[in-house]
Amino acid sequence: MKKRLLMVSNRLPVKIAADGTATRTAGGLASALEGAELENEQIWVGWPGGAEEEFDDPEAICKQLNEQNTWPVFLSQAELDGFYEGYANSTLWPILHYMVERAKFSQEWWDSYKAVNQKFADVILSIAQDGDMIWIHDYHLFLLPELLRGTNMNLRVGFFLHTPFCSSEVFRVLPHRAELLRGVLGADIIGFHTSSYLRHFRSTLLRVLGKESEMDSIWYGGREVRLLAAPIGHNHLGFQKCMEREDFGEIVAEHREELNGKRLVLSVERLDYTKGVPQKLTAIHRFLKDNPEWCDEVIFVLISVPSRQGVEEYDQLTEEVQRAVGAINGEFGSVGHSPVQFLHRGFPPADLAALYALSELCLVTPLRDGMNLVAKEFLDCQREEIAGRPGVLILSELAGAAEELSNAIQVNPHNTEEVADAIARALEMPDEERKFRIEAMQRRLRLRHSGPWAQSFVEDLEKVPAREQRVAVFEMVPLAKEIAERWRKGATVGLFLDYDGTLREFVDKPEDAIPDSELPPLLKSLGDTERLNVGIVSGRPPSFLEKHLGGLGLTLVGEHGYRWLNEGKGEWELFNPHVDTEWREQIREHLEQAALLTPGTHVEEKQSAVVWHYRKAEPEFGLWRARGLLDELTSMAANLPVTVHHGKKIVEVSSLQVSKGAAVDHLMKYWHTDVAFAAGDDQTDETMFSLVPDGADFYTVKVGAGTTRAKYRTDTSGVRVFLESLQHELSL
Ligand code: GDG
Repeated sequence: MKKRLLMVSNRLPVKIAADGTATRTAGGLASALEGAELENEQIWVGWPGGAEEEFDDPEAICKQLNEQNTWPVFLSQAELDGFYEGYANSTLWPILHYMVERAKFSQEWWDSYKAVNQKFADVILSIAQDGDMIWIHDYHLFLLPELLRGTNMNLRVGFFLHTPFCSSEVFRVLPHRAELLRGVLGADIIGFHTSSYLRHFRSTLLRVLGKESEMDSIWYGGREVRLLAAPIGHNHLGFQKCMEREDFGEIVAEHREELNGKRLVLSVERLDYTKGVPQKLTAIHRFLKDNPEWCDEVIFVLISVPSRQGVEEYDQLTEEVQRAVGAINGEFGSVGHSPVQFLHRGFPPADLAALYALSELCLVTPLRDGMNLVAKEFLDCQREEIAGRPGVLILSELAGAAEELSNAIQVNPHNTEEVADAIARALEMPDEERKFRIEAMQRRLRLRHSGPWAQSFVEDLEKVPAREQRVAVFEMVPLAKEIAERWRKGATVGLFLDYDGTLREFVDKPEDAIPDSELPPLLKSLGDTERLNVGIVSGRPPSFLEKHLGGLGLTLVGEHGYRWLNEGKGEWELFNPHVDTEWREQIREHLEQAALLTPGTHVEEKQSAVVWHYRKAEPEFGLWRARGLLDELTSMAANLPVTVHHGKKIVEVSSLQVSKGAAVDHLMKYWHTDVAFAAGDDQTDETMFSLVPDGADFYTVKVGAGTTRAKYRTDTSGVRVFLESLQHELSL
């Protein structure tokens, strides 16, 4: 059976009549799904509009909606003020659109945002069933994916952001940026309109959370989160239906008559400050001033759907636009003709289609826009037989749509002169060029309309492996049971555990990475078990290991397998007393030089290795320098008995005669091990994973992302789950 699909957006596609009757409407997302030809049962979850207090009988509305597979999340007036008007629209919206100076911050709004996200989670979890797919939409619900992860249910969670994702430099302005990122990383798939937004998101993860990612995925919390750039399409089928209506010809004729033979330049947008309407009017003013011969020929129609009326900032914007329109008409109008018509209301879809079809030019000039569907709708509705000639799109390069619609005339909406010139150029553009430009774009957007967009997102979500397969942590329990079973039957067991990034999460300062209070007793209890030997195999120096993990009955291996402390004997010994370290001086000097040139980096000297640390450097600069160093060191090391490796935020040059693998090989034999288990997170641990022990079974576990020779993969919490389960099993 097909999995159920729960669509979750702040606003439900419903209308509630004055008498409380609730009806489903085909909003943007709902119609996208209609075109997606999905067989999945669909359920909607979201806010039905209005404040909860306004409804006489919310329960009755809820019941009615439930019958239509719709689950309302009612919001009180206080929640609408704090969550919706406050945090979502006055903090996140301006930040995501790069309008930092408009953003307002309030702890109360943030608290309300958290509470409403939890409210959404509660409603979803009250109806969710094992195997459901949950598709969450937009910036109102950044925290929801993580909140859904708390359950044991096997849910597949997708998140799509409809706004831009701004640069990390802007996003980090948000006081709660880390919580927002962690929230959204609870999803299995995170989608953006463009590859630029995806790039910004990845660099924000790196700079705010210190998390590295691949172009299409990130390893987080023991799971792989897929990242994708999937530009939304417009509702092609909806517009096609309008244009096939019997009365469509009449609608077109009516509007044609209104135009009175003038050439139509159309704009359609919600009246929002991101849409750049005042800037557009300044450019129109400039165009009319520079090209007086056009004043009586063209008519600029601005359809501005009212948005967030009653909010001061938006009311001011409306007044500003009305004043500018009045000023232009006063200056350039004539008896019987006003060059700019400002229509501050919504139009039925068929009228919109007719106006798109009749336009010679569409002026889409937002200051920032996630995608902008108007640009695509205009191109799709264009018919030469209606307008008489192919139309031209002028498109802001700061709209997401610009990445796809490269045949539009692209402009910087802040550059008045450029926009004014583009209007003149478009009006004068020969038909042949117009045709070439529009046809190329039409082909693409009619194929990639909202239906296929939704369909492919849902297909991706369907492919997310079931939880038990994807959460490697869950594999750790059966593994512990298997090893315990062997132990019970008399096998001698050896555990080889790396420390940083394996037993302990990475932290900014290595000296802060001390064991949490639960780890030492857990290791001690394992170390005290007969026929079970525990080795901590780390790159750390003896002093650190002894200070934090000494006295627990463990075998400590320091400096990547150079020395070891057999607690029984009480003294650190060398695995190989004849290691050649004459090369150190030359390498150290080279690395010291790199440290001088790269702020936030330093050199650490060990007995058998020299290490350059760049954990505190600017992440991208540090990485770039590390790659350069690797090249240099590899050629320097060609004739030296060393190996160069790029680890987590380090470049390390170490003696060829020393490795974790060699140390583990030694200890396995020393302990007469029958069953061995090794876990580690970086390149040096791979020398353990590639061992093929003689006569012992070997379980190898890679912690985190990256290519590996290990058989299993998990994260630090998975390692802990393994150790706890093993301890539990052994004590039975
Ligand atoms: C957000 C992102 C992203 C407008 N006037 C009328 C009317 N509309 C319809 C248009 C279009 C829609 O409204 C506006 O969509 P946009 O994409 O332009 O912008 P936002 O509302 O800001 O949407 C945006 C979008 O989400 C999708 O991901 O593209 O970047 O900000 O469909 O046709 N429809 C009717 N009458 C009108 O007068 N019927």
